[in-house]
Amino acid sequence: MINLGGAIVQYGISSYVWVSPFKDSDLAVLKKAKKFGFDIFEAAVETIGSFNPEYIRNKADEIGIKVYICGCFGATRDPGSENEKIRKEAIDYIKTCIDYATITGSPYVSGPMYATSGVAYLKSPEEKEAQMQRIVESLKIVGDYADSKGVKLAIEPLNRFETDVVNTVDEGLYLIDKIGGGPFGFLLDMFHMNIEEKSFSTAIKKAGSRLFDFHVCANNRGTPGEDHFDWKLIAKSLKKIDYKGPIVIESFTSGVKEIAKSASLWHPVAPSMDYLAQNGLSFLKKVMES
Ligand code: LER
Ligand code: MN
Repeated sequence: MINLGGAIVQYGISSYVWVSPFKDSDLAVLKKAKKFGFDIFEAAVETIGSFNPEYIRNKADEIGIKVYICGCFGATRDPGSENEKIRKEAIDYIKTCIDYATITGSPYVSGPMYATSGVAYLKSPEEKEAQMQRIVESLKIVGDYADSKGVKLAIEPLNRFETDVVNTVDEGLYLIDKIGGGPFGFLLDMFHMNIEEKSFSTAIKKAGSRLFDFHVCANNRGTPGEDHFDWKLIAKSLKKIDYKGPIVIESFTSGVKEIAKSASLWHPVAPSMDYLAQNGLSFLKKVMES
């Protein structure tokens, strides 16, 4: 944990870096995250029931690490689907993630909760509008639920190959405005921003106080720092908005299941995932503190 110009920044690592899906039997990765110096373990909820949030919270408390919750949006978790059963499944799933967050003490549930990840195709303006209405209706329901539990919802814009719904902060703001604000804000991910945003600093500034979670990696999803990003500018942009949320390293093993197509990681992007985690964290600490 470091002091970033008055704001406390905590470092996190996503469960996707090592395992898929994250399970009760994966305590070794919680311990490893702590040993490597992370403050937060961001657990992706790929399969409901693969881990018990009470059990994980207790073990994490013993280990001395926090557990935050990230949603994972496979084929049957689509709040804008024309199919009512699928919409209900998405709503129930997000509510379960909110319950998990209250149990583990996560301030948010983050992720691309507006649509199934990995689905992008051409739609007519009428289709888009109808889909948006269904998304807004579903997200209002989960927004009310999240509000009643004191949990924030961090919407993650994804790049154009992973969704045709929210690619940019501007589109996210449009959606949040349609929902009526509430507990909604952003998870911004450098991988997606690098493809979709004209400027990292402008995107971060536009998210402003609604930025709750920040995913980092190299431009190829590899080790932060082994890339062509202007990290000093990114650090400066986060300082400028007085960002207080976590900086979470996210990459994926090639064994990622629920969102394999979305992640599209078909070859290793670092010598090992431990290398990516350790070298990434030491780089981040240097650049954020400089
Ligand atoms: C999830 O956080 C993410 O960034 C996506 O690219 C994976 O579908
Ligand atoms: Mn991400």
